[in-house]
Amino acid sequence: MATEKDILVPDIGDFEGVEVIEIMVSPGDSIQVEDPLISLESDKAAMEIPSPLAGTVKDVKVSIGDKVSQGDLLIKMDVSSAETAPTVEESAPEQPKKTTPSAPPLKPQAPATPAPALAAPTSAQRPPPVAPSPIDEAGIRKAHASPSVRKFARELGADLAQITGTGNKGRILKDDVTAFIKRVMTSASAGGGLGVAPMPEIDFSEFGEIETQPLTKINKLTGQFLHRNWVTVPHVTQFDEADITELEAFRKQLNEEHKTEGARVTVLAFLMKALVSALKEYPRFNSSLDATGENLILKKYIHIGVAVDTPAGLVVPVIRDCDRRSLIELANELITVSARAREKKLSPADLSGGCISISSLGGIGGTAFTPIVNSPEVAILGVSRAQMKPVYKDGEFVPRLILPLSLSYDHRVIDGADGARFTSFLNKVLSDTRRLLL
Ligand code: CAO
Repeated sequence: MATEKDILVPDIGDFEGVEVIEIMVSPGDSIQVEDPLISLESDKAAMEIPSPLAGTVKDVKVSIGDKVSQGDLLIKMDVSSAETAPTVEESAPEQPKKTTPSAPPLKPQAPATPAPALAAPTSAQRPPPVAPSPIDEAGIRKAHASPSVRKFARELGADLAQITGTGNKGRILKDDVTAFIKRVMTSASAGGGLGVAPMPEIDFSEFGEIETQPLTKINKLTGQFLHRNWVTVPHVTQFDEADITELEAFRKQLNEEHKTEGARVTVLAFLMKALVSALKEYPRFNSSLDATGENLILKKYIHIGVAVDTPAGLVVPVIRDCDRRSLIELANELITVSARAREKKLSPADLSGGCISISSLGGIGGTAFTPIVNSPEVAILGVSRAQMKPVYKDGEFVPRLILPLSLSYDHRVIDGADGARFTSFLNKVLSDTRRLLL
C-alpha cells in the first residue's frame, strides 16, 4: 500500500528565500533515492535537492522562480510501504550538494535564457556553431542528466540532445559532456574552425596578490553573444561627426520648458528620432539575414535597442515602435527602461525584437569606438561625447558642438557606400532637427 509523504526543503545552511531554478520531476515520475528533484540557486551557490525516498511523484508544489526556505513543501510523493522505512520527517535528507558558485539570476523564470544582454536570436537566426551557439534550454531540460551536468553543459554551450550518455540507463555524465566538447573542438580545428592555440592556464598568484571574482550571469551571457557576433559577423565601422550645435540649444530649451513635468531630454532621444528617419530612408539597415543566409527579412516596424550599463553588466532593452512616439515620450521611456534595467526588472520580452541598437557612451567620454553588432540586427550606432570644436565655415573658424558617431554594420548585408550614406543622413537630420519632422 502506498503512503503519501511530503518532501520538504532540507537544511540548506543559512540560506533563506532561495530560488527554484529547475524542476526535474513531474507527477507520475518514478523516483529512486538520491535522484535529483529540484535545483535551487542562491546568490552564492546552486544546489540540487536529492530525493530522500523512492516512490512516485504525486504533486509538485513549487514552480520555477518560487523562493523557498528550509522546511517548505516541495513535492508530495507516494511511497510504497516497503520503501517507507525512514520517513521524510524522520530522516534528515542529505545536505544538498553545492555546485559551483554563480551570480544572482537576472530573471527568476529564465535562468539560462540567452536574452539578458543582447536580443535573443530565434533558432531561425542562429549562425553555424563556430562560436558557442545559444543554448537549447528545452533540450537541456529534457536530457537525462543531473542538474550539475546540465549546468556544466549550459556553461560550455554543449547541446545535450547530441550527447549519448554512458551512465546508468543512458544518463549523461560530466565525462560525456567533456568528451563531446573535445570532439567538437577537434573537428572545428581540423575542418576550418578558428584553429587558434588555447589560452594557457596561468597561476597569476605567482606574480603577486590576486582576488578571484565570479562573472555575473549577465557578464557570461553577454560574453557568449558578443564573442559569437565578433567571430561570425564581418564588421566594418564607419566613423562620422555630426554638428549638433542647434540641436543642443533646442534640447536645453525643451528641458527648460518641460522642467515642471520633470522631463529630461538627452541627446539619445534625438538620436533615436534620427535613427527612425534613417531606417525609413535606408530600409536595409532594418533587416536580418534569415537562417539560410540567402534572404533578407525586411522589418516594417522600428524597435530600437539601447545598451544600458548596469552594476550587473551590459543589457540591451528594446524600445518598441519608436516611429510612433514623440521625442518627449522617447526621453521618458529611456529613463524608465534604464531604471528598470539597473533594478534587474526587465523581462526577456523587454530584451527581444530589436531592429538596430544604440550604444551611447556620450555621458561618460571618449572620442570613438567600434561597437559589436547585436546580431541578428545588422547595425549598431555607437555615440561618443560631444565636444566644442573649431569648424571652418564661411572663411573663418567657428565653435561648434560636434557629436562623434561610430556605426558598425554587418558587411554581408550593408555595403560600405551605404554605411557612409547612412551616417551622412544621420548628420543631416541631427544638424537640422527640422528634418526630423519630414
Ligand atoms: N555628449 C555629451 N554629453 C552627453 C552625451 C553625449 N553624446 N550623451 C549624454 N550626455 C550627457 C547627458 O546630457 C547627461 O547630462 P546632464 O546630466 O547634464 O543631463 C549626462 O551626459 C548623463 O547622461 P545619461 O547617461 O544619464 O543619459 P543618456 O540618455 O545619454 O544615456 C543610457 C542613457 C542608459 C544609455 C546610459 O546611461 C548608459 O548606460 N550608457 C552606457 C551604454 C554602454 O554601456 N554602452 C557600451 C556597450 S558595449 O558596446
